Order: sequence, then C-alpha cells, then structure tokens
Amino acid sequence: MDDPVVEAAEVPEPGAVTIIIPTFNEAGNVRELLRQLTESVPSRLPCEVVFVDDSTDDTPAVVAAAAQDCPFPVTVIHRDEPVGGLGGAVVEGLRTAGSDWVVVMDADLQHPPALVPELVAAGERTNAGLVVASRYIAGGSRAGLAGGYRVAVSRGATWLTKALFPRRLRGISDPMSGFFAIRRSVVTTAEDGADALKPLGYKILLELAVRCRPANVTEVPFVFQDRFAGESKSSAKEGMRFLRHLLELRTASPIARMLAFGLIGLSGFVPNLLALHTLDRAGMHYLPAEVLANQAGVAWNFLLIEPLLFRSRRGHRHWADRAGRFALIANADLVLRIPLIALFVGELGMGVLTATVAALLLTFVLRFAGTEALVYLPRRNRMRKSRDRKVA
Ligand SMILES: Nc1nc2c(ncn2[C@@H]2O[C@H](COP(=O)(O)OP(=O)(O)OP(=O)(O)O)[C@@H](O)[C@H]2O)c(=O)[nH]1
Ligand SMILES: [Mg+2]
Repeated sequence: MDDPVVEAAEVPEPGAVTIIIPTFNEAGNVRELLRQLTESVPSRLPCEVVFVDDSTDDTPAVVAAAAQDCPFPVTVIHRDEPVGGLGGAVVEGLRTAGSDWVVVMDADLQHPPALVPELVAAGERTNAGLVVASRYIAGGSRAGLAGGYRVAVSRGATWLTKALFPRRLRGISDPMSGFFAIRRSVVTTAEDGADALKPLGYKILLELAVRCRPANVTEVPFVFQDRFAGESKSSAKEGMRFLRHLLELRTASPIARMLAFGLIGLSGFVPNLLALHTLDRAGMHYLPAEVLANQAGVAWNFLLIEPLLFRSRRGHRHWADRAGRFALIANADLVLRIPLIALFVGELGMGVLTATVAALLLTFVLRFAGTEALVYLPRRNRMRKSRDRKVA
C-alpha cells in the first residue's frame, strides 16, 4: 500500500464524518464528485474524504489536483494489490477512519453527494448505528440502473438476500445499496472489529449488516442516478462472487456450516455409487471396490467443501496436506462406524437400526468437528503476525 498522496488540510475537524470512496478507474468522475461534495457537505457537516483506489488509470493524480480546491482533507490510499475488490477497499478505508460516522459512496455520482449530511443527521435523530440510502422505499428510485436486465438481476439478488437473512436484514429494504452511513463503533465493537470482515466484491453493506449487527437501522430514500462518466465495473464475474459471498455469510455459524457439510456429504453418495457400479462391472471384488469407491465420494466432498465452506480458512496449509488430512478423517469415519454399532448393540442393547442411525450421526459430528479442527482451523496468532508484517 502506498502512502497517502494528498493532504489538503492538516487534520479533520472534531465531529467530522469520514467519506470513504472506493475507486477503480474513475478519472472522469472524481473532479466533479469533489466539486459536488464541496458544494453540499462542509457547510452542513465537517468532513474528510478518503479515496481507496485500485485504479490502473490516473485517478490518484486527478484526485490530487482536484483536492487543492477542497476545503476539507482529501486522502488517497492506493492499493497495489486489490485484495477483496470493492469491499476490501472499503474495509481498508474503515481501518483508517477515526471519526464517529463513516459514509461510504461510489465515485461515479450515482449516489447524490448532497445526501451525505442527511444520512448522518437521520442516524443521529433516530439513534441508529446504520443508515442505508435506499432505492426501494417511497421517494427513492433506481432511475440510473441501466436496462431491464440489470433491474431484474438487482431485484432478484435483493429478494434472495433478504430471504436468506430475514432477521439480520429486517428494516433494510436495499441491502445491495453501496451508499450508507455507519457509526464506526458498530464496526469496532463487533467481535474482532474490522478484522472479522471478509468482504468479497461488491456487497460491503451486506457484509457489515450481517456480521456487525447494528442494533438500530434507518433508511433514507434516494434516486439512483446515471453514471456521470466512465464505465461500469460490475460484471457476471461479480455476480458469481456475490453468490459465494452470500453462501459464506450464511455458513458463518458452526451449525449452519455443519448442515451444509452434511448436505454436501449426502451428495457424495452419487460419485461413490457410480464408482462402485463401474468397479463392480469391471469385475473387482466388492470389498476393495467399496474402499476405492468411497475415495470417489471423499474427493467429491473435498472439492466442494473446500471452496464453498472454507474459502478463507485454507491458506495456512498446502492443498496436499489438507487433502490428506481430509481423506484420513473421512476414512476413519468408516472404520469407526462398525465397532461403534457393535458397541451400541452389544453393550447398550440398542436395536440394529437405531444403533446404525446413532453411529452415523455420531461419526458425522465427529467428522465435521475433526475436519474443522484438524484441517481448517486457522492458526490465529501465526496469521495475525504475518498480516502485521505485511502492513508494516
Ligand atoms: N477500490 C476499488 N473500487 C472499485 C472496485 N470495483 C469497483 N469500484 C468502485 O466502486 C464503485 C461502484 O462501482 P460501479 O462500477 O459503479 O458499480 P455499479 O454502480 O454497480 O455499476 P453501474 O450502475 O454500471 O455504475 C465505483 O466508485 C467504482 O470505481 C475495485 O475493485 N476496487
Ligand atoms: Mg456505479
């Protein structure tokens, strides 16, 4: 990460709001954006502006030049590595902010700068921790969302997200909004603060609302404008990232993860039986065939479970190490099941069917816990140290 390149004024005024603006090649927009912010914000609310930039064009230079005319401090944090994309950039900005309120907005003028003071005022008035600028409440609209296709995708994504998180997103009609104000304390008092945030791509508001659980949420309507200049960076790839992000948030709790682990495990019966069928037809004795076919199920499970459930928890071990451990635990499950059933029937007097179900459940829980602890448990101290080194 480079040093901030612009400091138009020494320090922000007390009580100021930090406006975080992620930018990726927005050279055509940032001057107009700073002009409109200058026009509408400082007279009503002291502010500082932090651009978190992943551009490959001259956006930082354009900001530096335009900042000369701004009556508030303007900083550009240019990241050499765009970790986490747009969401990662916002988290980077949150880490540097020192103010009570932080506003996040896009650089392309789809979010009206004049609304910034109103977002913070609404939060103060209602004692909210999060104020969302919404396109979907009375007074708001999505005029600038180009084309029926994008409107449909946006609507569908909003519906899916709200259906997956009915409680955490209560009171938020527009969880896809990129324009919102949040009290910094909501982020810092959440467990692990900004470190717990693992945004993936565009949906940083979703990440904050689900992981930080602000107690009180308010919405303010706004009209989503057309892009002022430049090109959209949202793409089909972003769409896939969004779905992965949803899944990751939804399986953040161990119970939900165990459920997903079980479902993936069940799907592993398909390759297992297919392999068994093939080996059987090839004339292999059924016992070695069973053992081999089980490996097909194990491989299937590993390939699905890794990216879907443990994406952010696999960097600390080589993939071969993880695959070996995973397979060992999965096979131990099989070996353990028969003596367990014998124990349940012989010692506890259970019926064979009950004993089998009990053994299946117990080995499943053991397998899940074993996989979590022995394959994917992040070694916290080590990870933190290596990150600290990177930052330094
Ligand atoms: N730092 C950073 N900013 C990004 C990245 N991707 C997009 N942005 C910024 O995030 C904001 C939103 O991106 P847009 O491309 O406008 O996405 P959108 O508003 O969904 O799409 P349009 O409606 O077509 O404008 C803009 O300010 C972009 O410059 C990224 O990878 N890193
Ligand atoms: Mg945009």
